[in-house]
Parts: sequence; structure tokens; C-alpha cells
Amino acid sequence: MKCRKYFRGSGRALAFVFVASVIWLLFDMAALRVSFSEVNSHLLKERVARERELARQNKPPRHARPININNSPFRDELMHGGDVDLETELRLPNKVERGAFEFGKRKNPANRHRKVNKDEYYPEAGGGDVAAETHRNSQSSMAKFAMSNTKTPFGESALINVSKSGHGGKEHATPTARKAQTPQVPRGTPDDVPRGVPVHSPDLRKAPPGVREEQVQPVPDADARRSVSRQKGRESRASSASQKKAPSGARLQTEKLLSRDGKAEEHVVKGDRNDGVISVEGPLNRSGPSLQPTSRPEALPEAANDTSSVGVHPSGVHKVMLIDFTQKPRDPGAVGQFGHPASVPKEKEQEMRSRWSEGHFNVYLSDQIPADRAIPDTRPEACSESMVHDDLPSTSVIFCFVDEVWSTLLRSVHSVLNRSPPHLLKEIILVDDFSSKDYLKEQLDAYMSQFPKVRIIRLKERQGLIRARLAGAAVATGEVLTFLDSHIECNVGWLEPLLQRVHMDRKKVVCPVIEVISDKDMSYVLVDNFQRGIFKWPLIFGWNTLSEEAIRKDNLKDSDPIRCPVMAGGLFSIERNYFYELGTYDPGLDVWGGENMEISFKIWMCGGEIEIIPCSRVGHIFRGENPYSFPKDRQKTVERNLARVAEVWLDEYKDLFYGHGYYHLLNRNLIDIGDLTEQKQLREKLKCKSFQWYLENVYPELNAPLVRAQGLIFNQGTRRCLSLEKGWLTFETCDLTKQRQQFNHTWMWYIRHRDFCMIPSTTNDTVVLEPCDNTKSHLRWLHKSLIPNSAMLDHFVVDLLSGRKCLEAKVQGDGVHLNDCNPSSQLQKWQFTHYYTS
Ligand code: LR7
Ligand code: MN
Repeated sequence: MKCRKYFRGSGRALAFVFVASVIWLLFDMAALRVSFSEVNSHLLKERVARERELARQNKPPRHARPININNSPFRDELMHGGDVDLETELRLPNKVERGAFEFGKRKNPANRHRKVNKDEYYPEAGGGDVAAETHRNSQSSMAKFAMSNTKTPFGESALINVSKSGHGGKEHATPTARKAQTPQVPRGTPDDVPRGVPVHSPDLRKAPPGVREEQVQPVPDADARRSVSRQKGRESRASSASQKKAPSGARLQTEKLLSRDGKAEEHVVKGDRNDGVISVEGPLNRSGPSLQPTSRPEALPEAANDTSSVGVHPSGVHKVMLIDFTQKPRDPGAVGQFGHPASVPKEKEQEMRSRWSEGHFNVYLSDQIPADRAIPDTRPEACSESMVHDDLPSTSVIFCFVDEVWSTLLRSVHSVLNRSPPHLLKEIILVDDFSSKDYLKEQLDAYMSQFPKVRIIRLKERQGLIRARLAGAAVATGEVLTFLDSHIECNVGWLEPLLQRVHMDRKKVVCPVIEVISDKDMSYVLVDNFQRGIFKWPLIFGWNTLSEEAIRKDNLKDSDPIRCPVMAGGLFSIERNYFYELGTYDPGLDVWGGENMEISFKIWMCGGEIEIIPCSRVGHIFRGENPYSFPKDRQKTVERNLARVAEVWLDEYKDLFYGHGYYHLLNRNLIDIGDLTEQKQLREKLKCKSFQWYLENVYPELNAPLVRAQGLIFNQGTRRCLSLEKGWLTFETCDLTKQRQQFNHTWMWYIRHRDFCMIPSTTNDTVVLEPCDNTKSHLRWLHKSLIPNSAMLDHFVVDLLSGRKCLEAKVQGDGVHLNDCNPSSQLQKWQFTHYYTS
């Protein structure tokens, strides 16, 4: 009865309100959990991975494994060279495999790549209505998303971008409709434009210098314009709603819209990510002074610099933005559009061939392709749903170039301008490494003056890419540095996933998946999933697909970050302050090569991490040759760089580097690798871990035995083992427990007992002991069969001025001496207990 009383009149109302609030609270909590689940699951996965990593550290020492050199590209060059036994193909080391590293044939980078299935990625190419479920790319799911009228954190604005992005998606399945909306971009012919200037670009070059387009924004097609006006209708409701929900939520953007008379007008566009409403506030007055390309970015307009104006979702996260701005409507019929392969007409083949050497790729075709062509969205499906924080750091993008082809350089810059959220792109720094081409001087200045975010730095003499990058970094003002090669195309959504990882942990150095822009037909080709950068001896970069087991063990999805033992080098983001904390690159590295090894070892060993982020993808033109000259000999330059890296970072493992064909680098009379004091001090100062730690924790799959062979040395003729007693070499009954019977065959081919090495006397045929010294070539004993093509390792052969001699046990078994080599002599046959090379 008492109870019923409470449910009467105002009591009933109170109770109802109470129950309703509890339910509301529960819903709210559930919603919050959902929005964070993606971020949390990443964090969780990372924690699990770290725990596994810790567990892995309790493994037995790594150098006791036998080695297999069958896969080695330099197998033939090394008589008994050791190598990794990874299921790996060394691919794309590009120049590294040539010149100094003329080991085997260069493999085709395309091996690593899956060609984009045209039906899958270019539904419009089929000219038909391709069912949305046939698309594996993100836009198809986004399209479905749109149809089911579900709201993204950006609401419909994100969906509008999807349909505008020009690749995939139901909206793009009808080329005829698209053609009706988008005026054709006239294409020139190579004959009517200056050489090296993309044929579609004259109108871009004509842009009045006073026009500042620091944010290259889309001219929306009819669909997009419709959406904007639809949204405009909801303007007042939205703006009051957004003010209530998130005071800082209104995102300031400029957008170029077509006015009724067809003229482009710039508007301030406010987008509230929470409900996706965009409001247009009228033309923006931009009559300020035009920026010179080399001017400081502080002068950039507020909207471009103000990262605090980013819309804030109540949860602080949003879905990765799919931006693909273009200056003009895309011509679907343009050469190479949508990343399609392009072909050279018969009558142009001669021209194509003659221009090949300008860039060592199909320069003729590159010049035909629009500077802002669309490319297929090749990200794994889950990427379009992944969340990033609203307050990501801004980045400076640094392109270094020397004699880069005009059209590829432009396409690289446009891909960054067009596919990066403007508030995250602080600036683009072009570092001209003393190019010799005229078009890279005033013509480039004039062209880039349209884009106040682009700055050009010119080096007064050729520095090479390493010091050029440092020059770019020195003037950069973004919180993150993003280095890119100057012949790339950034794909949609490439930037946020990189910055997200840096934002999560400033010591993460992140790389996009590097896809292939074919050097022949300029098509955009996606690469296989689960690839990471690795190296083989002697520090040769390659790609390696994660094993099924590794994928299963870490429960990896194709969109999850991949830990990467070494980066390819050209494309990565690093927090600016962290880059300096690490001491940047070794500035003593010249021109090209080895810097990717150096920075990779430095990052891992000094407390950072390198990851490949599958949701970030950038195409790169892999070239068969460097299209520029080297100030000094190319081979010597790269070898010298690698020797510097080995000396500073490899500890005792540097023997593996020199022992894989680089013995000559040990002769400092022949090669001066420069002063390394500062680099070694830096490693001390940063308290970096050992290379052994790196091998055990970052790259345990690499076999890195410290010696070629070790243990007892058994002599077939005496049936006893070599022993070192009181400074004399003699024989004893074999006994594994006796220290004096323990020898190594080192990477330098020395026969070593502790710190002493066996050397042939120069006066007679005796063998004596001397302190080991890696630079002394006369200590080298090849261990090999004297019978041609035999795999048996039995003789110890030494090359003396007087000729070739073999190590032989004295008949009495009381010592060793040198004798003429005899393939059948049992006294000349020796065997170690363990071999780490075959
Ligand atoms: O003296 C030079 N000055 C420069 O500014 C030499 C080069 N450069 C510029 C050049 O114009 C280009 O933009 O530096 C950039 C890289 O030179 P590339 O494109 O000739 O190098 P690459 O792509 O053949 O080689 C890879 O390895 C190099 C080793 O030093 C660099 O790390 C490159 O950045 C790197 N490229 C990539 O990682 C892209 C993916 C390739 C792979 C695998
Ligand atoms: Mn390159």
C-alpha cells in the first residue's frame, strides 16, 4: 500500500524520471564504449604484442643455429658465405643490388605486388552498374553505409567526399552521368607544351600569382554541390546544435565553390563532424600579399595554421577522412586516370625511348597523366572504419629531389595537397639538391607560388639525399616530419593513420605501405599484405612477408600496424623533436644509400619503434637506375656509407657485414670512412641497446652467427683434435670440455683461439699464433674442398706470395705445418664440430 502511494501523482512522475535517467545513463556509457573500442583494441593488441615480446626475450642464444645460403643472392660470390634462412625474397633493393652489390640479378619489384583488379577497383571502367558487394575497397562499404542512412562521425559530409573521390563506390558506377557533370579537361599533346610540363597543366600555370590556394580544395561536382545546399538548409539548426555539443567543434575550412556564373569563389566552410552539417558563409576575402615560395610558413593564413580549430567529436575521435580534392573536375578519360595503365601510341614510341633516361621510367607517359589523377583506394577494408584522434599533430612534408622529372614532382606535391586534411598539413618543403635542370628553377618557383604551403629550399651544392633531408628538417615547423621521395602518389586517407600512431606514442616512427607505380605503364599497383622491411647481409634491404604463424600468433588483421625491423628509407613520419633527440641521420653519410639502415638501427636500439601502417598507402616509382649522377664513384659511396653504419651500430656483428664480401672495406688505406667519434658518442649518450638486443627482440628471424664455424677441429689423418698448449699447436684426443681445443673460423676466415689467430710464417712452412686483427688479410684461411664442385669443407687453404699452401698435421701428430695442397691427403683434411654456413 505504502509503495502504491509513491506511485501516485508527483511521486509517480519522479519515479519515472529516475528510471528514465538510469536507462539513459546506461545507453550513454554503452555508446562511449563503442566509440572507443577501436582505439582500445589497438592499444590492447599492442600490449599483448609487447608481453609476447618480453616472453620471447627468454630464448636461447641465437647464434647456435645452422645457416642456409641457398637463397642468398650473393651465394656464388661467397665461397662459404653464411646467410639468413628466411623465406624471403630480396626485392627492390634497387641500386643496392647493382654496382657494389652485383650479386645475382635484380628482381622485379612487381613480384611483391598484386595488380589492382580493374573490375574490383574501377567499376566505372566497366561502364556498368557493378554491385557494391564486389568492391573490396572501403568506399563500397561507405557507399552501403550511405544508403542505409547511417551517420558517420562526419555525417554526410564524409560520404560526399567518398562519392567525389573518383575511385570505386556505387556513385561512380555511371561514367555517363559523371561526364555530364564534369567538363572535360582538354589534354594537349607532347608537341604543344614545353618538354617536361604535364600537358594538362597550362591552366594551372596560368593561375594568377595573387591567388592563394594554400588549401587546394575541390570544385564540387553536382552531387556535392547539391549536398552542400541541402546542408545549407539545415544550417541554423546545425550550428546551434554544434555550439551546444562542442564549442570548438566548428571546423574552419576553405572550400572553392562554383558560383552561379561559373566563377570559383572561396568560402569559409564550417563543418561540424558531429552531425556532418556544412555551412557556407560567403566568399572569403583573400587580398593579402602573395607569399613567395620560400617564405616562412608563419605567414600562412590562419585557417591553414590553426590546428586547434579542428572539430572535436564528443569522444575525441573520428573516422579517417577520405579527402581527394582536385582543382578541376576529373576527366575520366585522361591518360592514366584512376591509376589505369597507360600505353604509348606506336608513333610516340621513339620519343618515349629517348626520354626514358630523364627519369629511368616512362617519362613520356608521366607527362600525359594529370597531375592530380585519381588512384584506386587500395586500403584494407577495415581502414575506412578506423578511428583517429581529433587532435592529431601537424606535419611538414619534406621532398628532396635532384633533377626530378617535372610531371612526377608535381604529381607528388599535388597528391599531398589534395589528399591531406589541410589542418594537418603545415607545409610542404621542397629541397632542391642542386639540380641541373632549368625547369626546376624559376619555372618551379612560379608554379609553386600558387600554393603558399609549399616552400622551396635550394642547396648551393650537391649534398645528397641525407643532408638534403636534414636541410629540410632544419626549417620545418610542423610537429611531425614526413619524408617522401619526389616521385610518389599519396593515396586517400594516407596521412591521418600515420599521425595517429605518432600521436599515440611519439617514439613510433611510421611508414606507409609503399605501393608500386609502374615505371613502364605508370599504373598504380597495390602490394601484398603483411609485408615488412628487413635486411640480409651485407646490410641489403628487402621485403619479407610475415609468416602465417606470426600472423596467427599476434592475431593480426590486414589493417593492423606491422613492426618493421628496417624501413625502406624514403617514406616515413617521425616526430620532429624525437628526430632531433635521436641525433637525426649521421650527416657523414653521402648522397644515397645506407641511411635507412642507420636510422632504423638507431630508432630500435635507442628506444623507438618502426611500424608499417597498412591504412596508409603511397605509390612510388621504382626505377632501374639512378637518374642522377653521383659526385664520386657510386659503388664506393654506398659501401662507405654502409661501413659507417656497421662500425657504429653492429658491435661484434660487424664481422658479418665485412665477411659478406666487404673485406676490402677493412683496409683503411684504401677507403676512408671518415670520423665516427660523434656517432659513437651519440650512441653512448642515448644509452642505446646492443645490436644483439636488436637481433633478439626486433629481428629474431635473422640468422646472425658470429662465426662461420666453431668447436673442435678434427684432423682425419691423425684422428685427433687440434689443441693449443703453452703457446704451441699440437694434437690431443678430442674432448669437447677442453678449452684449449676450442677454435673458431671467423667471418674474416681466421682460425682463432680466443684472441689469437693462426698465421703462416713468412720465412718457412711453420704456423705461428698472433693477436687477431681483422685488417690483416694474410691471416685468412679458406675452408674448402680441393675437388671441384664438392660441397665438402675439409682443407684449410692459405694464399701466400710463394703460392697456395694447405694446413697439414705433422705425421707424428705433434704439430702442424704448411704443405703443397693435396686433395687426397688425409692429414690435410679438417673438420669443425659446428658449421653455421654451408
Ligand atoms: O643526391 C641525391 N639527392 C636527392 O635529393 C640523391 C637523391 N635525392 C632524392 C631523389 O630525387 C629522390 O627523391 O632523394 C630521393 C630518393 O632517391 P631515389 O628515389 O633515387 O632513391 P630510391 O627510391 O631508389 O631508394 C630508396 O633508398 C634510398 C637509400 O638511400 C633512400 O632511402 C630512398 O628514399 C629510398 N626510397 C624508398 O624508400 C622508396 C621505396 C623504395 C624501396 C624499397
Ligand atoms: Mn625513389
